[in-house]
Amino acid sequence: MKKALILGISGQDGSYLAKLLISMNYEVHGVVRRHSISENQTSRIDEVINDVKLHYGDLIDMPGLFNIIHKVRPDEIYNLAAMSQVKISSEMPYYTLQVNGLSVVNILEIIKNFFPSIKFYQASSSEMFGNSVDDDKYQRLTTPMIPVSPYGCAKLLAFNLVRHYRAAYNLNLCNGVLFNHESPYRGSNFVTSKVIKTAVQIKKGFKDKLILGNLDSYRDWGHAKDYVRAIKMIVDYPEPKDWIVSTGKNKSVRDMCEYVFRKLELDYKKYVIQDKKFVRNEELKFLRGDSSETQNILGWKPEITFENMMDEMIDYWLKKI
Ligand code: NAP
Ligand code: G4F
Repeated sequence: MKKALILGISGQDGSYLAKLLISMNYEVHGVVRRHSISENQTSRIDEVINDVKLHYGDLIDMPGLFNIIHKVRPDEIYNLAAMSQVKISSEMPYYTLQVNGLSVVNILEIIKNFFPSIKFYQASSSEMFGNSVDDDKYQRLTTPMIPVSPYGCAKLLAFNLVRHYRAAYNLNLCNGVLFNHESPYRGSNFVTSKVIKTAVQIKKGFKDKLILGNLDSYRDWGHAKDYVRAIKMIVDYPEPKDWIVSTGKNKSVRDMCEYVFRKLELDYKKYVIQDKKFVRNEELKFLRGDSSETQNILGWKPEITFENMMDEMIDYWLKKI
């Protein structure tokens, strides 16, 4: 039985990945942080709680991480843990750099010095591109990476550390550069969940407006379930390297609002207002990834359409509220 250790198992992607690995007969271990409300530690993984082994830890606690890795002896480590909210990263830049950037060097040092056979996956992000885009309006691994947030800067540091340690020490390390992906488990301070949750509250009479920031940025939105399938394929590929995971299609935040409100038989223009409180200090305006290499070589394809994903999230919030 292979062993996997998921850092960030309580998050959106961690919960989908845990289910996938359990279905593949892995012994799944996960690191959770201590919360004062203990139910919050595991609310996304309640369905599989008896099939995973959890360990308390934090990415910035190197001795703690070493002890977990030493005890578990995983074949594979998936680093999905991060302070993952881009706007909040401007409010906590130092912490974001520590968790999303510097902590990765700790893990790589542990692997290099003590467990060099471990396969390591790093959750890299399309936010690393900033506003760079190729002439054909796609981003790919060769597109310059010029991030526009502390979050993007920290992710770029981790991305480059993984590349350097792989080349310098011949380790089995890979980056998945994933574009935005969503699901019913998406945190409600990300724009898709926020729009859907609030639109449902408006529909049910609990709220009368939705306050947003920039409506004119474009995102390439896929489904987390499809993207964790890609993560596993990346780790299983015989040669450790870096990959783009995206749908290749994008929409604006305004298009997304229009779709959600229309589904609920509402006109978004009557309810959506803008407030600079939600506008980024430097906006990333346009993301659309070229994942043709990932599709051709790994044989991965996104299966869930934007519309089906939105409908699933709307149903989830209709039942929840
Ligand atoms: P998420 O739902 O915010 O989950 C983040 C996970 O990291 C949670 O389990 C969180 O634990 C944990 N975490 C945060 N800080 C930690 C720390 N200091 N020590 C240990 N664990 C910590 O994010 P996601 O959407 O699943 O994304 C997974 C990864 O992919 C992240 O690294 C993210 O930056 C990256 N990524 C995401 C996307 C996307 O669109 N979703 C795209 C590209 C890259 P708590 O539950 O205790 O907060
Ligand atoms: O949903 P968002 O907060 O996601 P963002 O910033 O693109 O980051 C997500 O995707 C990255 C991959 O590219 C991940 F690495 C990262 O961890 C995270 O998962 O915002 C999407 C867009 C932005 O342009 C933002 O300015 O929506 C715009 N927006 C407009 N009003 C808003 C709001 N975003 C949020 N969160 N809240 C608003 O009220």
